[in-house]
Amino acid sequence: MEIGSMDRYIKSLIKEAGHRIRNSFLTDIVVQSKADANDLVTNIDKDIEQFFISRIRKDFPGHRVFGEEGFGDTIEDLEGIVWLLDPIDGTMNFVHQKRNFAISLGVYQDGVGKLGYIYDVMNDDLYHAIHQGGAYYNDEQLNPLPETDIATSIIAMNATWAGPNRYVDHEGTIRLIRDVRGVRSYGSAALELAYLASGRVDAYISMRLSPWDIAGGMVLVKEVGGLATNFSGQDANLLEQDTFVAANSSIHQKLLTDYLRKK
Ligand code: 2AM
Ligand code: CA
Ligand code: CA
Ligand code: CA
Repeated sequence: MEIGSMDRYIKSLIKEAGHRIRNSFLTDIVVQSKADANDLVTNIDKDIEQFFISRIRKDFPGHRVFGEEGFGDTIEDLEGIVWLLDPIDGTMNFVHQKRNFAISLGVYQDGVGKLGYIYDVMNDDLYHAIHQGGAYYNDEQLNPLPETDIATSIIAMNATWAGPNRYVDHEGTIRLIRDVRGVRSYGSAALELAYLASGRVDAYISMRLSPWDIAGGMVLVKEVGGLATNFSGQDANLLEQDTFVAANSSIHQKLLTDYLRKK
């Protein structure tokens, strides 16, 4: 399928999934914990992932799907076409706030991000990008990211990571919090990347993200000239959980060397 028709197909699939998620608030939602008590998953996360996978398998039988809830394929490389899907990014917000969560989807061909989508379900806001074809907010083209310096930047980051943790020297993150203009925590990596791509924040930092959290957002961020790596400066990891920092190109290196890299 050519890229334009694939884009139209995916947009309609995502809108249909969003409709299902909004309707789920009329039903009983079953909440369970995964890795720890605050790592939540619901029957809706699972239903929506299965909804996507059954459609993709029917209409794109040669493609593989890497989804958070494990109904897709086991992925150890990015050869061919791979869909990286998070059916609900921000499950804690979905459960507690009934807003501020997103569907996140990236389509990669031989490791190159071709299409990226982040759908803010309750606001009906779609962010999407086509490799070398621009990034868009509700079909309005987004501008290249502005240059900032640390002192005039707003960064998105979970408050959890300001305390001692095993991923980073937290004195660095505390210094960063003091040096920037402001810090925001939205609780959905995908939405935070969409906000970066649309210039509402200047960086997004997390100590622990999985491929499906970042795959869609990375296509968007790259399309507006932003950079995304792990804390060692390597390309963001699309096969395993890793540290993650995405930012406009004027502060990305400074975030790594002055604040995030373990001394
Ligand atoms: P999720 O809601 O799909 O699990 C929360 O700050 C952000 O980090 C969300 O995007 C959340 O995705 C993601 N995340 C990744 N790993 C997580 C974990 N083990 N526990 C909670 N949130 C996690
Ligand atoms: Ca999860
Ligand atoms: Ca997620
Ligand atoms: Ca999820």
